[in-house]
Amino acid sequence: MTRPSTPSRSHRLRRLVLLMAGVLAGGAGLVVTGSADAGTTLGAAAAEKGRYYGAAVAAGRLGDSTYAGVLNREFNSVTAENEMKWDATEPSQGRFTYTNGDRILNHARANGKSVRGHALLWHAQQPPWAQSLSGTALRNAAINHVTQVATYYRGKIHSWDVVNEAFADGNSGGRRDSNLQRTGNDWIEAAFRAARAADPAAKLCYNDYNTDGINAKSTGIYNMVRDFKARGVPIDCVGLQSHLGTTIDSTYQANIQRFADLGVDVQITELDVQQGGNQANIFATVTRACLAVPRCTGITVWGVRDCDSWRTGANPLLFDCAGNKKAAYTAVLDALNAGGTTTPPGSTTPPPGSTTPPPGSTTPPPGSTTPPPAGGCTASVSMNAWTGGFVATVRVSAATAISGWTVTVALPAGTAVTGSWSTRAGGTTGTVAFGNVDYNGRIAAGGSTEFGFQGTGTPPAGTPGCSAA
Ligand code: G2I
Repeated sequence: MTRPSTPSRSHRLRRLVLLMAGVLAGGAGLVVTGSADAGTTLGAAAAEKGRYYGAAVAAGRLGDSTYAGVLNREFNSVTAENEMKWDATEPSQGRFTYTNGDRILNHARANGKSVRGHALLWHAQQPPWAQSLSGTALRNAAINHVTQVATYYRGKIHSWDVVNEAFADGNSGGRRDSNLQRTGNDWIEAAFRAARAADPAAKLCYNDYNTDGINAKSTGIYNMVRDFKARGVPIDCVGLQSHLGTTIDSTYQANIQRFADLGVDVQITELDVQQGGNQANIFATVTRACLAVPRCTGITVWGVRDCDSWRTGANPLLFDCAGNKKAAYTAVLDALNAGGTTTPPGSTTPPPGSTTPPPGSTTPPPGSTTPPPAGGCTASVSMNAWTGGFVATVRVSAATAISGWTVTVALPAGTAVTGSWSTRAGGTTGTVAFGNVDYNGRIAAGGSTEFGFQGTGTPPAGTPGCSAA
């Protein structure tokens, strides 16, 4: 009696390699179709594309079980909506309070979510004492604020909005007037340098609104970022807030792309869309635009439910006030799960017609029969170390679809893990196994995800092992 034939592992591998080769030869990126690997939450679906999907969170709402339930289930990144701003963290000069910021940070870390820090310097929500300062006194107070807050949260923040909303609206393309701007045009780069020194592992972002297409304001920011990159000012990303109305600029994706082309990541940082127009379509368009640009690394919506939004009456979010999924939610989830890109951020998409994999790509060249790595996954580490400590960011990549992973890191004697995110650490010393958390275990073929850990002592060297489930 014969069983219905199940392709053997080697047959399946050969088929996959042939499929990859064919797709590459056809000039397109590797397209994943079908629902076998579809993520069922925003965070899981984004993680399969090597990205995060986050929400702005208010500490005062964490006790609301509907709110916390949706947050914990759907999102794998969190931004403090107000609790890490200057007025919240330094209410009187030199006295720092982190109670509410820590509530958000701890909630996120306990649930395996990464944290965006928002915002170190901004002309709004300054404490009264800072509003009354000017000149050198204000500049020194501002840089001290950056240093203190970024040091306090060192190693725990995925990305910081170092400077928020420093450009003017309208056609000038120049800076907004503010007490900070009046301390000298170099205040922004001074802030970025202080932030880098305080937390070398955090991605440092410039964040602004009305930048959701190619326009005078976004071009002003573009020119600043280009200048920073040329002069070695430490900047890693640009946040496009994306508080949108009933239309979306036709150059939305092109604008993301031009920033990415400068060598910075792009993050959609405060997305919300007026309801009553084309809300679901606009949310889907934003999602597709981010997925289409490898360096667009994540999306954050500015609140959880419509009733949590700062835009009273606009109902601009993905969940209604009872926590139900809206049509816009389904549009986003479908867009995240649709084929079209699996290129991990940080690598380059092969140009149309190219048959040569980009440098660093793990995709086999056409005709290759090289099997995927043993164990089904590989891990690579980017290390930020200083005397006595380090932060490691680990990228887990899968050649074929996997449903879980464990990365094994051998720590030198005397080194200990003191914290981690987007993973469950199986120990603190010796050889430590880092396992996936629920939202980032499944990785689609060709996809990747990131986790991190920090430690004291000498950083581990070499490439960690990776095994897949
Ligand atoms: O204005 C929307 C956002 C634009 N980009 C920067 C973001 O930081 C900004 O967020 C909003 C918060 O969503 C609001 O929640 O920033 C506002 C302040 O400019 C926040 O509003 C403030 C109220 O003005 C305060 O009266 C209130 O005490 O929220 C505070 C906490 O609820």
